[in-house]
Amino acid sequence: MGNVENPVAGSAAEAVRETMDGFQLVIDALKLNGIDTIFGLPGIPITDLTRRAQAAGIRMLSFRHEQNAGYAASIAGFLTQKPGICLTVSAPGFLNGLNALAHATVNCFPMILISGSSEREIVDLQQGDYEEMDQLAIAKPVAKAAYRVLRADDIGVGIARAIRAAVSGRPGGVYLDLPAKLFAQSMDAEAGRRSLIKVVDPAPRQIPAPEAVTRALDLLKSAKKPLIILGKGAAYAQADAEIKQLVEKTGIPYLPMSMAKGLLPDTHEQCASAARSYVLPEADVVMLIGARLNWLLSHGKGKTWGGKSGKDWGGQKFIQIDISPQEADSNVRIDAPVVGDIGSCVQALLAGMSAGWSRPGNDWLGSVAERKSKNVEKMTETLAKNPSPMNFHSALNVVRDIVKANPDAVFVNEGANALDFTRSIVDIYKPRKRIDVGTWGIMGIGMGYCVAAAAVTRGQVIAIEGDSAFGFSGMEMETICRYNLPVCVVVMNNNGVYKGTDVNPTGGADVAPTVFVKGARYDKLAEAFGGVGAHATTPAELRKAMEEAIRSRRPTLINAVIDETAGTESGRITSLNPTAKKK
Ligand code: ADP
Ligand code: TPW
Ligand code: MG
Repeated sequence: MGNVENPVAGSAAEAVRETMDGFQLVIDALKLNGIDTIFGLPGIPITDLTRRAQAAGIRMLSFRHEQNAGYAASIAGFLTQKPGICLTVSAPGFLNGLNALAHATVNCFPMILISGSSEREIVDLQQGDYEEMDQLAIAKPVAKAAYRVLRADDIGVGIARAIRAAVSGRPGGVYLDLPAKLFAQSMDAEAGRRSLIKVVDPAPRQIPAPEAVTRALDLLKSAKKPLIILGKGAAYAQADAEIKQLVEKTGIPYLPMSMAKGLLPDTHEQCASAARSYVLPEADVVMLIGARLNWLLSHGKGKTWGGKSGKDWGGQKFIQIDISPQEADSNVRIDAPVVGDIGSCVQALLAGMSAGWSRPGNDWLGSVAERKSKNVEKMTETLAKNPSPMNFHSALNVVRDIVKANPDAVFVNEGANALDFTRSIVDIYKPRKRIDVGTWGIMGIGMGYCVAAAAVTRGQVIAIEGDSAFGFSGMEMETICRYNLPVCVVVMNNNGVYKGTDVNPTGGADVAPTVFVKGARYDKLAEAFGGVGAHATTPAELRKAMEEAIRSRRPTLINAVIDETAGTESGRITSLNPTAKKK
């Protein structure tokens, strides 16, 4: 704590004056607000901040690239409802972290990117300072809020505002700019302590209006073929028991969006995932809980929803539960918006449902069940096959068993085919146990998410990675080994992006743009850092390696060799791909 300075001349009564510098104020402000972990990368001007944070008992996790630290912070925010903190150096470090800040905002995850910056007076006159950049201006368009602190006695306010902005209302990414000079400023320690703010009720409950709840219930009652869609906002809200109760009390079939899988176990009898393409066009009233009608839900219209063509409305009426009052009507008309936090909204709906609530008719439930069992049967057949070489299905059949046996493990997933097949094949059993590419379908979240999930839960993490996807953050395998985290990474190695079979049409020496080194041994990367590497060419080898990784809790990278012809272009979103359409 603070350093001791010489007595101020003339004030004999005050023998020694204890002071506090900017570094200390930042650390104390974070600790005061329950921040126990920082994801970052040291360098001028924040090296001492990383050292002193560690000395002060904050877990300081250092990464090899700021983007991965940023993704880690963003998902720590999702998992804990506390803002994940990413700490970077100025200009280039800041820009590396910026991608994750934008990602946090787009995905509604609470995160604070704290970056050191250069001298204001030089930056603003563009006189060419070390790593000169007007970072605040650049962060603003992608952040939910952005602040700069210039005076040590404002650090408390700056951090309090950043925390509130990140977690209140619709969560998002917040940028906090801390110029180098701030850290060196010192102030009287007592005044410094008094300047800090412990944020009271950072994410206040937002109770829905009673008439909005009644409107929603009336619409739901009128439905013949109702459907509930759970999104990652519902997973974030940590209202797991209430959501389960609502789903079960209504008896309505539900679809979990990718990161809402496990909110109720995917094996739940009301889960309609295996009948998705049937329930979306057939449903008449759809209740969205923490899910946006963005591209992932075909904007609520078009053929997916039973519309005649691309932009046609399918005729569904929508109830939308969301904390953002601006979300409704973003794509199609929302007949019953319910604005509030999901916990409060679901409680209000439950309270408003009379004891004699009637479940949907057997026509609807029966036909959903029928589709479901047909599709499940088909999938079971496919999964039982054991082709050589191993394909996505035979490998994922193993992963499915391993996850079933380890339902508490956090499951990380990215890639194209490696994502789409995994999402539909691997069941998730508990809330917030599946984290993936999110709203942007971004590649690169993998190893950052693994580090954060292991740090937050202190438990096992399993990652299924496309070989391309893995490459975006692969160097963090060193980070995983350095901190000895119980992470088992499986690289689904099909020699490239989507497939490994493209050829260069010119016959030239360069391989096609989607193709990587054939037969690469990703497992060696783990070995380079003292972790465990395994090479799996059959489902049996994959099973053995995964079981051993989980038993030993050692950092493990399994190179799962997948038939390079097995994937499809862009996985399941081929339709968004202009060249694929031409073909
Ligand atoms: P998905 O991709 O799973 O469909 P989205 O990210 O599109 O989910 O939607 C999440 C929605 O959840 C956002 O519109 C966000 O405003 C909302 N949300 C996040 N947290 C809460 C909360 N605590 N209460 C209510 N709504 C929330
Ligand atoms: C930041 C575009 C979408 S999916 C993908 C890329 C490059 C990789 C697919 O190959 P992978 O999976 O991972 O080997 P598989 O099983 O199909 O072979 N840059 C960013 N984000 C995205 N989404 C892309 C590029 C993309
Ligand atoms: Mg691949």
